[in-house]
Amino acid sequence: MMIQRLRLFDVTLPLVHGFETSSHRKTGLNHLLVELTDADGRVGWGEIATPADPYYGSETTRVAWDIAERYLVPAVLGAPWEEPAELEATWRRIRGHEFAKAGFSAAAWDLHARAAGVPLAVALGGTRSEVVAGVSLGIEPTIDELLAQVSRQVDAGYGRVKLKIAPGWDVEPVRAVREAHPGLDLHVDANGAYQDTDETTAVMRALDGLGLTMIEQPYAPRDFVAHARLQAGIGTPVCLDESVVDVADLRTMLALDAGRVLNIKVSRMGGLGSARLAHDIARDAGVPVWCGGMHEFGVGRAANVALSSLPNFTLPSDVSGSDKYYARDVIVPPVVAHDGLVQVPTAPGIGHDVDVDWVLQNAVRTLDTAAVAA
Ligand code: OSB
Ligand code: MG
Repeated sequence: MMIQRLRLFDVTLPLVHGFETSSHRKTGLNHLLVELTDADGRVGWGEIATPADPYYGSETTRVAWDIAERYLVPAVLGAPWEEPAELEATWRRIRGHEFAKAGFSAAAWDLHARAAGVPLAVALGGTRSEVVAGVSLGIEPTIDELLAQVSRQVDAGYGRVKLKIAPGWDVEPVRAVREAHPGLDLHVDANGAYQDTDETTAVMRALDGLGLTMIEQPYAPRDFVAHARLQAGIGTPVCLDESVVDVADLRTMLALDAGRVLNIKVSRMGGLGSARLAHDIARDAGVPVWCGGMHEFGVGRAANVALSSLPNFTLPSDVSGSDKYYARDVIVPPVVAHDGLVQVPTAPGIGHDVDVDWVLQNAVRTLDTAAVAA
């Protein structure tokens, strides 16, 4: 197989409901979509789901475009490959830029699965026909507004809710949600906003008493030692997200017991190949995983659904239905959750068609190697 043509689309869609984390608030998402076309005219789609701003990780949409245009496009065009791992190997010498690589990786996997006539989930080795979906809820202006959001999602059928926390917005709102929903599978995510101080220890101890499934990324990404110290002192599993961008980080997490649950994101891990490898290593170490999200459009979320069908994804994933995020998604049909479950598609590849008209209507910038060559 060989990539003959490549298109990149710089697309912005408004969110149905604004989302605030410990670092910032956003009302829309600006991601890049990658379309690979092989010599037989078959296509594969992937999404570069980097946040526009460097607050989650160091990548940004503009930098991802630059990396894609200057390094990834030349790496993949004309390179012979059979397995996606061979195409992923063409950009191995590029350091960092996991989100940019992940979009190309996912497109290669989609194309590979479509060419083989199998669903992406099957190509990856997935075993589930449906995956348990959770919702991630942002910081709200008041506890009452948070409670309304939680009730809305519980009423929509979701059985697992994750709450964003930050210093000053933690024990009180989380306790209020716990009191309103005693049996709910509830967890919190700080996106690294806490410092390892006595004051934080008191907050973590209080959260430890609220029956949470996990406490996600309380400390800065590189601070494995602080996470290990916390994990030694509380019963609630610590979950790492931003800390783990490759399997070396995962090995550090396991060696230090810096967390007992892993959030695997296709984007953060640099693609489906490394996400699957992290899944395998965690499985062998007895660490359960779940699939995190980056408010992906449907292209990226469909890949997340496929990944979540692997056996060690035993905890609910952040793969809510399209309607939680976007009034009109870029795929048809959209991702749908019923009673908190998303069916794993049985059609080839990601199992959804891309609504190219909608992509073009919302694209502010497009790169087409066929146009460049003409
Ligand atoms: O930390 O998991 C996170 C969204 C953007 C950046 C970071 C995170 C998130 C989410 C939303 O929690 C997950 C989703 O529903 O896609
Ligand atoms: Mg997180």
